Amino acid sequence: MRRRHTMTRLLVIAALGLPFILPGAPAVAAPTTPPRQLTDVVPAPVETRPDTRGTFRISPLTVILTAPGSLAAWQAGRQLAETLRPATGYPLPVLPVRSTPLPEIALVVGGADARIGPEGYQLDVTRRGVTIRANTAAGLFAGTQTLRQLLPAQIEAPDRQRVTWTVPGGRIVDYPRFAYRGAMLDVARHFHTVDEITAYVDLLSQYKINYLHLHLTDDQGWRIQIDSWPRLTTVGGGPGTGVDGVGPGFLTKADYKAVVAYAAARHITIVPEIDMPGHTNAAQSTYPELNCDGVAPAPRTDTAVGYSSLCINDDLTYRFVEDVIRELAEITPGPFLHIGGDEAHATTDEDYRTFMNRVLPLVAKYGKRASGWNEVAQADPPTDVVAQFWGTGTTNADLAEAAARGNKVVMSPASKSYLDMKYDANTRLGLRWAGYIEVSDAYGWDPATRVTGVGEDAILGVEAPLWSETLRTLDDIEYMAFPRLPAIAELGWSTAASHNWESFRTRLGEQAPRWRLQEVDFYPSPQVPWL
Ligand code: TNX
Repeated sequence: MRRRHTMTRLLVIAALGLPFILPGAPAVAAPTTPPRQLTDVVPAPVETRPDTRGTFRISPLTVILTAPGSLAAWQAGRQLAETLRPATGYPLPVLPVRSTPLPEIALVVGGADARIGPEGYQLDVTRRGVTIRANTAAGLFAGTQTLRQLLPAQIEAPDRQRVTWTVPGGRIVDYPRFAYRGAMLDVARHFHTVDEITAYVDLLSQYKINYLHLHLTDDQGWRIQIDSWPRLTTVGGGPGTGVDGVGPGFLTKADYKAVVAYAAARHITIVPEIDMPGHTNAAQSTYPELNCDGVAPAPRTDTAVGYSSLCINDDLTYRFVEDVIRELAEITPGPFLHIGGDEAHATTDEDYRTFMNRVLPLVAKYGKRASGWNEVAQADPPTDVVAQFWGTGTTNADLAEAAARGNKVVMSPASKSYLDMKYDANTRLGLRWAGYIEVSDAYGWDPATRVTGVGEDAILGVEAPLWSETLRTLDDIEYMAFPRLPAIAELGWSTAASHNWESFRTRLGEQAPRWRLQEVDFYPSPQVPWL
């Protein structure tokens, strides 16, 4: 877990231009990392062309040059400066015009390799400087994340003057395989605060994840303010909620907007999920009228699934659902709204279809594209609905049919990409119903060949869900997500042809010094040669 106040203090110091040691700071030896190569990046870049004559060295004179008049470049440049100033102690001014021929890190919109598309970038390193070219702000941001990994691991340096800030020479041309590279965080089973969510966002953005799906509601808690049904959060998110009654809390609309904005600044789009028609006990125990018999069930703090169902043939249910969707859509700038739909074992198949046929149009009515867990494919949804595969097997007839009709699929097979599964029998946290998932398991599959009849063309992307039945703190989140999250991120970004366990485990091991400095509580898997 990171101590943010430290970063803030260092930013202030960097802004004041004080180049050296903090008074009283302990003299810690600089972590020695071997010289990096252009290929030492996670996710693996599409194309790297090293040029050993081109090594660049960031110095106290280096400037960050952004294309004049480009807001995208200026934003990416400022973010890069804010990351590198405390690490280097150099002033690194962000300048919109080149004045004198100073060594520079230039951020340029346009003029790159034609393949890079909306999210890719081209990074050139010569002796005179670094140039990152992209078509969008997202592409420039992705390029700066690569640049960070090419630099020494260092976020704050008591003795940073001993670090040589070299960048290996050559060219990277890089762009994603899939448009959707997601992570999911369950804030219903145990609530996680804005600070915890944004800390996770920081980590996700370093690995080019571009969607964060928030599982906002479940049987054990309701975690998003809905003004027209206020007790959802005051009661359903109040004291005593969450697994074992120890995960209370909720996001106010202001909190949610803050998360959305924080993520957007890192080119991550929030996908909010309201799980229904099952996984709804928190709502139904708060509002008796949401039950067919008008009787509120007791709140639940256990981890059972599949027992709750909204009342399918009652119009009030759809007034409730519409209110929730409308209010959530209003505060969600991203395109997707996830309506859950998993494990509705207390809803008959016919009722499930009835429910989805009434609810999916409501999502569209408020301008959003619906996504749902793979069960949604059973309801023959319109083709713009995205189905999220979470099975442990390799066949799913409904999903294959939906894919054949044109529905897109997000791949998050539980036995590969579920970050809440234990690594092995000794893992203190997590569940094991989908099996143990070591790093090689999380990395060792191809999204485009996992499920019969769901090929590359049907796949929107991948996601790594993190359910929080057993997780309470940011440290817990980090321990389960690292190092498997970067494995899923690489499957989402890098080409199928580049897939290589030996290469991945080496590059992953090189991330460890960064995680230690960032105080990420990662699982030191024995499969990985940690630096
Ligand atoms: C299954 S996966 C669930 C969740 C649990 C998760 C625990 C899915 C769509 N539903 O309700 O939290 O397993 O791993």
